[in-house]
Amino acid sequence: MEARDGHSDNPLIVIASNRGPFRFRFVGEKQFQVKRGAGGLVTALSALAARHDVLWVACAMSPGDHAWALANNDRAQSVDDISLRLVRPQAERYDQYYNVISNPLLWFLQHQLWDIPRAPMVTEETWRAWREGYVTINRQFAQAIADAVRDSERPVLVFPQDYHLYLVPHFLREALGDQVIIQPFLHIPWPSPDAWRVLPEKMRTSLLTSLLASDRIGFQTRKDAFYFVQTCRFYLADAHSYGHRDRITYQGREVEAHSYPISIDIDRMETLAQEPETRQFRGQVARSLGESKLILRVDRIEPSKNILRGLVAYRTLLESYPEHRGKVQMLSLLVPSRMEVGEYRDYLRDIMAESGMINAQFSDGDWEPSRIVVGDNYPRAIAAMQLYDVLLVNPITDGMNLVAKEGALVNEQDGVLILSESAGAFYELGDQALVISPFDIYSTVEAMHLALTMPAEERQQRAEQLQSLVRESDIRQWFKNQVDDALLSFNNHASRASTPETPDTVTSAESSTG
Ligand code: GDG
Repeated sequence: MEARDGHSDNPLIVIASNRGPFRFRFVGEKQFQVKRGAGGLVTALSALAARHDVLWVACAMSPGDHAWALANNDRAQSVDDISLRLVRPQAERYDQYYNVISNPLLWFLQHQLWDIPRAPMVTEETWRAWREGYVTINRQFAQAIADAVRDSERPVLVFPQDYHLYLVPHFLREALGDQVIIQPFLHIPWPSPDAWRVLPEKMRTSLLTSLLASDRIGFQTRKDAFYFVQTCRFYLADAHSYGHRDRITYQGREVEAHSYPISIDIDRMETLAQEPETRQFRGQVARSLGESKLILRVDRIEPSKNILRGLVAYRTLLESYPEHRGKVQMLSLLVPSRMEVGEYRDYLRDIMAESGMINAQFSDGDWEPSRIVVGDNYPRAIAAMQLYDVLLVNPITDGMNLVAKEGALVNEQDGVLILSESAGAFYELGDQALVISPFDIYSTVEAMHLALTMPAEERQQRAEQLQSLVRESDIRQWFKNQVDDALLSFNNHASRASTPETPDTVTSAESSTG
């Protein structure tokens, strides 16, 4: 395939992410059992891997992963058409990078989860974790990528994923200069400039300037991209946007902030929905529901998902609208997440207590108003999504929220979506959902009541619209759009490199406007 300007259009695509697409288990004699991850990104890439070379760089996590990386002499090895390279951070470094910086600090900051008089406390331990863990592992990732692509003669497009790898662009640029196109994608929200004040200046500047070593940065929504541009302008003296909402000029480089709303793997969801295991769970859920209507939520056990307020709203619904008693069940399918962290365990305890209170207050012996099921069971989640009358998606804030899209696709009951205005999905699905503020219990109760009493015709209309909105884009298209744009950048660079430079370029240092 030839590109517009004659450069080879068959790029080497590099994905860097904390979690890799495969899990390895050592079974002896240099043999490993391979388990494929369930994430949408794996599917999107597998589709591309048929046409392009794909290198995926990720962290070895389990002992099996470490053994696999060692057995391959820390070199990339092909698994299912994807060339995989696992970096092997020391356990203590990984703990600092993941359990001190990435999740308690960056995830909390970007989801605004602080109890601000008490947290965060940026201590000497935090600083050490930053230097020894976060910086070190980001450098390790960049080195692994640089080693693998240094001599490539084809376009190299690197896509670092998410907040674990904010420093990869900086280290990669340091190692390879403009030889590669760097285009991170951030799955989580980018909050307004003020939120970033919580991070010490040095950390904040390192993150922002590293991201600005990219060619383009992908966000879930235009709002996230806009806030990123504003954050750079606010905190970096030399960053200017020259009236653009979606790009920043910094140290001679123009970096675009672009939204690529993530979607789901439509074919896979439809296949999974019909599989015998899913149908079996569907039967189980339907039987335990009996005649009751179903209000469903499916989430990781994660404070940003706002599970507690969802239950409080449900309790208030049963208090305020007694006509629903005995006729509805709220089923919360909760996937364990970060259970080693105290805040997460406390959050689950509060959820269980609230659900227990609801049942104690309203159950009549036969009817169980609230049911919490904790576990990792994707087929069961899909089965329940087929059956809901109401799907509650009320996160405090969320990059996108895939459950909202999956539910809209597979539901068979003309179910109503109650959707937080702070989920990325709101921008695509908001018009056909009942939109709530995640903090507003009163409006959530009203939305639940409205959803449960909505005329069949309106339910059907909304459900059909939601489904066709979701069908408009697929995870493969989401990734292909990013690759196409990155390739365009590569070709622009290449043609610029072969054109003599014009003398009238305005450098950011000469300009006084931002
Ligand atoms: C981050 C961002 C963004 C459900 N039950 C099980 C299970 N699931 C699936 C869901 C869905 C996925 O897990 C969760 O995705 P979400 O988008 O809802 O949320 P996060 O995990 O927080 O994802 C988010 C996303 O990245 C993509 O960019 O949308 O905003 O926070 O597909 O159906 N998966 C497994 N077992 C279950 O029991 N394995």
